[in-house]
Formats: sequence, structure tokens, C-alpha cells
Amino acid sequence: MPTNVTAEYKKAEAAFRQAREPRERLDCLREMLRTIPKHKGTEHLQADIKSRIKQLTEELTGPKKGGRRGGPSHVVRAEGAAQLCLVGPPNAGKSSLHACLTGSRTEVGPYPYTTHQPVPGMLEYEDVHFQLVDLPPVSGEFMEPWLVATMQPADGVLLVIDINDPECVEQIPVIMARLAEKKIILRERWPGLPGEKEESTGEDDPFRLDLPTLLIANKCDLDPDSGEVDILEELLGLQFPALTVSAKTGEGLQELGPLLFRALEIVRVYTKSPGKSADTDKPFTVRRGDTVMDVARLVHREIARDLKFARIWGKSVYNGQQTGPEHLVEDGDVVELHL
Ligand SMILES: Nc1nc2c(ncn2[C@@H]2O[C@H](COP(=O)(O)OP(=O)(O)O)[C@@H](O)[C@H]2O)c(=O)[nH]1
Ligand SMILES: [Mg+2]
Repeated sequence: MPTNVTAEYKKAEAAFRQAREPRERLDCLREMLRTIPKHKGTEHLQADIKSRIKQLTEELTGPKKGGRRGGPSHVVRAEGAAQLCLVGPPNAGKSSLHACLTGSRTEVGPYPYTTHQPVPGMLEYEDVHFQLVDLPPVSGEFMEPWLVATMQPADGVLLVIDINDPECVEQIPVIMARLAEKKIILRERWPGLPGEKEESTGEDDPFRLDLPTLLIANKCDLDPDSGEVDILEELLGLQFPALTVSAKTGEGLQELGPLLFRALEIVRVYTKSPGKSADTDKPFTVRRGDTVMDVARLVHREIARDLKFARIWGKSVYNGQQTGPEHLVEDGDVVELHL
């Protein structure tokens, strides 16, 4: 990592890390390229930024050259409370799980490599939605080159394995290594679950993506030994939070929504207008540690800009308590934004 970068560049880099929308990410990359000091020490990073600009531009517009006209876009716009990618070896049951959990009609096949495109779908839990993205498999032999770009907006990974397949002992490290080569690191630690803070190296690489990962041990209907996944993790020296499920019988599937909700520390906030009752249809979702201002940003950029104070109804405030924009919101809060 080059030293001697300017404050302006650091700001652009920080904005890039925050950006989730592909277009916004592209703008940030351009800003990084514009502001990076052009000297020997940053050559490598400059090249990296340029190649990402090229890649993202192609993803957004479809390939320019080549036989096929404007191929399908592999960028899935994040929606709902969080986006989770289904990653795993061929035939683990990723598409079957996606279909059960979201009602999608993603293709399921008894042979590997049935899935060729990212398929989004929504998992409902109470009044929030988690976006699950079904993906083609990752194996030692092959990984779609666009997969890395597709995973950039994700908040986490569901690492799906067939718990009865003895090969999963080899498959998991291979998948982790393949992704790590592309700077995607599968993490054991989730904000809302117990676990030790992990060592992180190369912290200042702007292109490294750390994704909290849940191990989904599928096909438990074939061998109902519930201790299997613990043995596997022990063997591999891993400590991903794990869920044992069956896409076939539905066992364990109802636990995913609540687990994600806790793990990601989702906070639901309902808005209301003065003198009216709260809009309880659809919450705005933020994370623990987020503020009234973060909620305002979700409502509208201009509302955030003009926000003066809020009134809040909730568990740890008195009814209609007046707070500033920096007040931390809590799950279930009703917020009235005043400009
Ligand atoms: N017994 C059993 N079979 C499953 C389960 N989930 C998926 N399968 C089967 O495993 C095969 C591969 O499933 P698919 O969802 O296409 O796997 P993917 O390649 O990971 O997307 C299909 O024949 C599925 O019917 C499960 O929970 N139990
Ligand atoms: Mg599939």
C-alpha cells in the first residue's frame, strides 16, 4: 500500500468503501483515480483502480466487443435489509434452497453447473426482507470471472455445502482460497453473534472485501446426525456460525431469517408525519449504532440535508421525545422527522 496519499484521495477511498450501488462505486473509483498522487509508489494501485473501472463499466453496459450483443448484466442491485450471496460447490443445493426460501424459480438440477446467472430473490422475515442471490458454483476447476464483481454489494455469504458429501472437507478450503485470491475474505465474525474478533491483515487495501459467512449444512434429510457440521468445522479449524438444513424437507429453514436479523443487528424504524399515525407497513432498516440521521438519509437525501430534530416513540425513550439527528435508533422505534 502506498503511503503519501493525499487527504483528498483518502476521502475518495472512504466513499468507495461505503458505496453499494454499482454506479456510485464507479463514480468513486473515478474520483480515486483523479485524486491519487501519480508517482512510482502508487503505480500498482492506479492499475488496479483502472482495471476495476473497466470491469465495472463493462458490467454496467454489457460487453462492447465480442459476438454476443449486450450480454446480461451480472450486477444485482442490493435491495431489502441486506444482501446475502449463496456460495458453494456444485450440487450442494444452493438453487434448491434459494427456491424454498424466496419462492424463486431458479433452476435446480441433479447435475452440476445448472445455474449460470446470478438470481435474486427475497426471503421474508416478519416485516423485513433479505435479498438472497443464487450464484453458480465455485470449485477448484472453475469460477465465473464475473462472480467477484457480483459479490461486491453483498453484506454476507451463505456458504452452502452438502453435509453428506465427504468432499466438502476439500471444497470449503478451495472455495475460500479461490475467493481470497480475488480479495474476498470469508469471515467467521458477525456483528450480532458471539465470537472472537478476528485478526485482519492488509486492512488498508481498498479492494479487500470482508464478508461475514454463515455455513449452511444442507441435505440433512439424508443423514440426520446433527453433530456433523461441528466435526467438519473442527477438522478444518473454522468457526463459522452454522445452520443445518434440508431444502427437501424444509428442516431448519425457518431459523435463517431470525438468525440473519440478529447477526446483522437489523434495526427497524417506522416513520410518521406530525399528527398522523405511524406508517407501520414497511420499516426502514438500519443497523445497530445507526442514528436518526441515517434513517433520514434512507427516506430522502433532502430530508437528511434539512433535518433539524426528531420525535421518537419507542422502548427507551418517552413518547414523542425530542432528539437530535445523532440519536441512536432502536428496533421498533417510530420516528417523526422535523425539518
Ligand atoms: N436429499 C436432498 N437433496 C437435495 C437437497 N437440496 C438439493 N438437493 C438435490 O441436489 C441436487 C442439486 O441441487 P441444486 O439446488 O441444483 O444445487 P446447486 O448446484 O448447489 O444449485 C438436486 O438434484 C436437488 O434436488 C436436500 O436438502 N436434500
Ligand atoms: Mg444452482
